[in-house]
Amino acid sequence: MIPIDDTPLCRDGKLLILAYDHGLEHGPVDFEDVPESADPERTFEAATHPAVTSVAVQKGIAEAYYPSYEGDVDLLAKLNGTSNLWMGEPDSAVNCSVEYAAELGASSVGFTLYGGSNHEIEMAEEFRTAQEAAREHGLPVVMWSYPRGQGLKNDTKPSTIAYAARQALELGADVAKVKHPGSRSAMEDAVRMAGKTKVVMSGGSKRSDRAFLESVKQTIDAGGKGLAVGRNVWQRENPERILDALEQVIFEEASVEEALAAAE
Ligand code: FBP
Repeated sequence: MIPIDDTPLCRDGKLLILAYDHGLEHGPVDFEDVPESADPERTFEAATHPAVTSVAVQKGIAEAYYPSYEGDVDLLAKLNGTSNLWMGEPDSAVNCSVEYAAELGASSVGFTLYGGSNHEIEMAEEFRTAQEAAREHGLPVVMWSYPRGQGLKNDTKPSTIAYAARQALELGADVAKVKHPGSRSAMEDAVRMAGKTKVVMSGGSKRSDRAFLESVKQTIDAGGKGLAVGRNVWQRENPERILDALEQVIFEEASVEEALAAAE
């Protein structure tokens, strides 16, 4: 672990990462409800909101779109990713090196680990390579710590999420991005297991403003340090509105009611 509070990834020790790797991970289906969301420019525009600390994208999107936003937006380069066309046991191809991420202007890197997958051993070895290269470049590492695979029937079970958070600490991630385990106390366990590694909640599929903000609030109250979110922002007609509300909950410690009012 390296201190990351003074890096662009954090604001006041907290994070709001805007994730936009879904075109690869899920495919065009994620853009169906809001067709404009297929245009990466729209997400980069949203990422200029002061609440957003970084935008997380794959290499191709970074190459094509980040140059126009350098200076206005902080870049987190995702180092691995897989399409939804892959039908095998969970795995993720390493498609960007840390060196190239740094060349692209990334100030941090992200890596998915599917703990529990039959490919966990190889993935953990790939993570080692990436994490040690990131240390050489002084770049913080965010682990998308997503246990899943044949043997795991419920990937948001509290004990599974606590284990995911712990894996991130043990393997040397600075931030553990985990799914919400369903309650504040379960998130507290995950935060405790993560030790000095900061825990952020993964956004998940789109929900109502209130339901989504309540889960974010629970995460913050549990000691989580923020959020890495995609669909719950850019699948909305007005991403700025929900970012206004998230800014209140994450950085101003506002209640959900206050945040909803601020976003009116
Ligand atoms: P969401 O907030 O939309 O869930 O995005 C977070 C994220 O981790 C993305 O970076 C990634 O593409 C997606 O979720 C993966 O979701 P899953 O693997 O659960 O389908």
